[in-house]
Amino acid sequence: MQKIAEHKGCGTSGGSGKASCGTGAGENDLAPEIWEKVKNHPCYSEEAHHHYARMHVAVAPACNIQCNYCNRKYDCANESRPGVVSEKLTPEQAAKKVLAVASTIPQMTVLGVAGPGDPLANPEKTFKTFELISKTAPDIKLCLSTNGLALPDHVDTIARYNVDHVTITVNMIDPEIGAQIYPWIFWNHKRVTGYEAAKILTERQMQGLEMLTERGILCKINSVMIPGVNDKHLVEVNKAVKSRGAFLHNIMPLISAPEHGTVFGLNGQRGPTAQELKALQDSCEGEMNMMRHCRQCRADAVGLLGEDRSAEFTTDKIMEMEVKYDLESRRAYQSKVEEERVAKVEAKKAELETLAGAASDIKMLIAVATKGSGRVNEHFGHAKEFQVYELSTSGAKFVGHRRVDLYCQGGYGEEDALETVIRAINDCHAVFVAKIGGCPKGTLKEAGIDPVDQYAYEFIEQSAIAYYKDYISKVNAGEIEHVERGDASIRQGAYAPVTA
Ligand code: CLF
Ligand code: SF4
Repeated sequence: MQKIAEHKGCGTSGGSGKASCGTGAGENDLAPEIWEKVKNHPCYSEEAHHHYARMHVAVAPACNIQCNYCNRKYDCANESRPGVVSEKLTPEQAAKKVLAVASTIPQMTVLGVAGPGDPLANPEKTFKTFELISKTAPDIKLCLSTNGLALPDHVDTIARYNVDHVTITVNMIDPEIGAQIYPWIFWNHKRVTGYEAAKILTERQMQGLEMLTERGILCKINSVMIPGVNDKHLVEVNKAVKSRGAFLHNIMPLISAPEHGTVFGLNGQRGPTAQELKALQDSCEGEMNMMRHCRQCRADAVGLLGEDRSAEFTTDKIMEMEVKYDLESRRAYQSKVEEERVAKVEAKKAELETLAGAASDIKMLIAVATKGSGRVNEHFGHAKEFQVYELSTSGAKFVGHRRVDLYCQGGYGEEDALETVIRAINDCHAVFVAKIGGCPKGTLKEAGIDPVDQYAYEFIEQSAIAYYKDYISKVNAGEIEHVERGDASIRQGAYAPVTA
């Protein structure tokens, strides 16, 4: 296979020769041509996702398959989650929206088409959108996400429009398992069901993946982890996609509740717990880059991955907006972002050096309230999610995030929400925040989670390493006892407002 398939990537983490510093890989870890493609793509680089934003335009309503975790009232659950639906746009409206967002959010660097159905089941609309945007906003990277059924038919067009990043959702390579996930596909003008449908789908997905990587297009694989159905099998999927040159594997939790009206939701099929998800991601990390910062965003998402600014850019609002696309000011803003990014990396490196030689086999998780830039800069009560880092003598590693209900409800604390926050970060030893009130502080301590506000507005990883150093020195001195934490739950509902 060509370049990216051969790329064993990064010199940093060593080990198995995998292309694998996780998506946290930096400039020195990747071949220059790969770094150019991922450095400001918030999904392909964990590090970039603290600084750069993406947007989706919902131009693709139709779908050519049925997934048991999907309800067509909502967006494609392969790049989304049940519970929210998008305003559908024409390619012309989408192009205007991209310019409006790009001039308002200068760190928006990627446009993705991810639904609400399958982009390649709507090829005219999808490619017309790319064509319009590549003319008016040439600095924006183009990205698409597909179930893969129609992919082999469109690879040349994808390459022609310079779409450099393609996601394929691959939940199985064994049609027996596939038949439990996909009741039917629409293929050659007719509906095909069961084993036969899953067999066609997996063959088309693998063929499409090979064709893309042969052309040097970076491929990400999304897989939905469905306990008891494909959870163990995803290790095989991981190997199959790695051998075909995929750059990144994103294993996402099934989100399913009866109110979503999906087959799995109505059957009571559960999603994984936080520990189950992390264990699977960890076991696949020996094979290739794993994405752990996916937010399962909606088909009209706008902003940093952890935020949702789509309500600022409804069709009514963008049609009234004066749009001034100023490439120079976007570049100037992004060079400031790069300065901050370099400072963050340097601070982490310096702190890591002070950890050299520390002896401990303690691994622990911490939760962090942040609104971006890699800093501890969010109040506990305002956090809609917490980022989770694993601390060890190797440093601080991003391993996931947890969506929560807002604790602060306009001036008072919501006790029910506090309970859900604790359940969501129950596997963490500490929670880093910019600020926290006395009441939640006490409840967190009772639950065994240390509320830490001493690193307010500091860089996350640098602060986390300093905290870990202090923690293990206290354990080693016998001042505190290290106790393993329990499991945590992954929130099932949607947290974004419905817009249409
Ligand atoms: Fe969108 Fe997907 Fe491109 Fe990103 S999202 S089309 S690769 S620009 Fe990203 Fe959102 Fe996860 Fe997708 S966080 S759901 S992985
Ligand atoms: Fe739904 Fe997406 Fe599956 Fe189509 S590919 S059925 S839109 S989840």
